[in-house]
Amino acid sequence: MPIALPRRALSRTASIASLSLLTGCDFSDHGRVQAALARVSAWNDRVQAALFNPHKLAPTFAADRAVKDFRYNAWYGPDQAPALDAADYRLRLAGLIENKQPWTVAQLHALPQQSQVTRHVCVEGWSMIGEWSGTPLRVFLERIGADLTARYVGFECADGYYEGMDMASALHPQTIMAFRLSGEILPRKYGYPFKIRIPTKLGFKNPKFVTTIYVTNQQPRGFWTDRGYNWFSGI
Ligand SMILES: Nc1nc2c(c(=O)[nH]1)N[C@H]1C(S)=C(S)[C@@H](COP(=O)(O)O)O[C@H]1N2
Ligand SMILES: [Mo]
Repeated sequence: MPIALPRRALSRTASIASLSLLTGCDFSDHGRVQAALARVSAWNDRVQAALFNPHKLAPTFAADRAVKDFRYNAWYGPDQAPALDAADYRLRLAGLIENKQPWTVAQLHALPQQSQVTRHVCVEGWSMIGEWSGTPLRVFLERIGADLTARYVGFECADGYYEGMDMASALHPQTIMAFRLSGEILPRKYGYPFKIRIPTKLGFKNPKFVTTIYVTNQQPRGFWTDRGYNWFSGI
């Protein structure tokens, strides 16, 4: 996938920074090397967030470019994917939100919706164009009286996954609560009743089977960030 020049320059700067930090370290001191790398990654997050243009759109494609048999991904097989039932599903809201009433699937489906044909990029080395439809997260956050001046939005998922993003990314016009894939109600393994579809970020920043949305000023943890990946992960 094409990477914008400034990003490439940025990652080169980051590796030079990590190199000079590393050479100042005792290589046998694993803890200190890890801490130095963590500092570079946190710095990288801050620079990426500062460079993020909230108005710049991710590329979109003609509808016939969307793959129908979309690739599935999680750390477990599709048969183990949570099977959420509309009868008892409730989306829980927490944190800096005025109206924390839980939402049913029917209420979510009644929200205004839009479609996007965008590329999903997985850090494991594959990418695929898909068509997702749903409600802009911005519309939902406004509807529930979320504090839009707060710094972050966090997500918890039915499979124990968790993610979060900065408020500017959450309010980006292409960040949606996706209820449909290829026009069909989102199948179970792809995150029923909805996934957060954010085409300006890597695949792992797109949480599926979301059960809680919260608004906070503390940076939410991320499942893969806790396992070494960069938190901001814009593309
Ligand atoms: N709840 C949950 N969300 C998740 C994941 C997961 O394991 N659990 N995996 C992430 C990763 S790494 C990718 S690439 C995409 C895969 O989504 P897909 O199955 O629709 O392709 O979901 C992301 N969101
Ligand atoms: Mo991924």
